[in-house]
Amino acid sequence: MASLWVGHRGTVHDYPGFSPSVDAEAIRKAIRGIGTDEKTLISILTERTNAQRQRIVQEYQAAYGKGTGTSEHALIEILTTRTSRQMKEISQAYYTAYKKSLGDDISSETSGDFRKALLTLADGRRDESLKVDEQLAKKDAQILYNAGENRWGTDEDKFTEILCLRSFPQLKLTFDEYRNISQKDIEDSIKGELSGHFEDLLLAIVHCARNMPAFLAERLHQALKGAGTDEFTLNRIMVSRSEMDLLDIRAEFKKHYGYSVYSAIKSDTSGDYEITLLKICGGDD
Ligand SMILES: [Ca+2]
Repeated sequence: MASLWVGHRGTVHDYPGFSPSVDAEAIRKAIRGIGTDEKTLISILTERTNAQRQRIVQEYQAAYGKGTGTSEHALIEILTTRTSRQMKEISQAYYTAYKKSLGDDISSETSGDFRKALLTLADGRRDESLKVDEQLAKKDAQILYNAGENRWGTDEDKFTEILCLRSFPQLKLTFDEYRNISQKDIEDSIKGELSGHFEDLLLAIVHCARNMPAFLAERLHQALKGAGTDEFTLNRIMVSRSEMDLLDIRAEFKKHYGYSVYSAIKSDTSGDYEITLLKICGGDD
């Protein structure tokens, strides 16, 4: 069954844009990155004074231009933007390539509510029907309100269950109902109630549910701006979305940043790499 966000708004039509093995590799790299970044940093940081730690973190960020978090962002991006069917194919490709289950690797490198939510997404169980249920949206909105704003502390599991399993059209309706009940946008409640990578992940899901091309345009912009280009992210988004919604991503990019993806690629890349990316991009608007 076709899912809602697999459209015909791609730019490349002569080779397959979605490759489970490419995604599996990207996830593997991201997961290893999480382990490496955090373990290296923690092992360095626990043996230094506070003043030394501050300097090391500054130097680390200057050297790598990223600090920690880049790997988490890649993982979040893939797990929030692939369809349930694609997630199942990615898990199979992952197992074939690495002889370990994706869930086991996520489990060993992440923790807490972030881990729980990633595992739920990796299962590929998000509802993909296009029908929306108004009563369910009201009920879920109330559950979210009771799990966060309307109590001391937060019931994180309720957020995970609803945001990781309901369809995106259903979530959009739920967010409207949520605003009616709480007089707040769900984004503001997530920022107030949750923290760290778990907060980042749920905000990414909300952004995807509201407007996935805009979410990916923002990710592309982050990959292209600043010193050095994040080729890992740039390649992945351009190739994986080229047959799906790259035209919409281009339009959102132009709308938000005032210049085209095409011109950003031209100014940030060079040589055969630039030529290939521009061909995938398809046009300067
Ligand atoms: Ca609360």
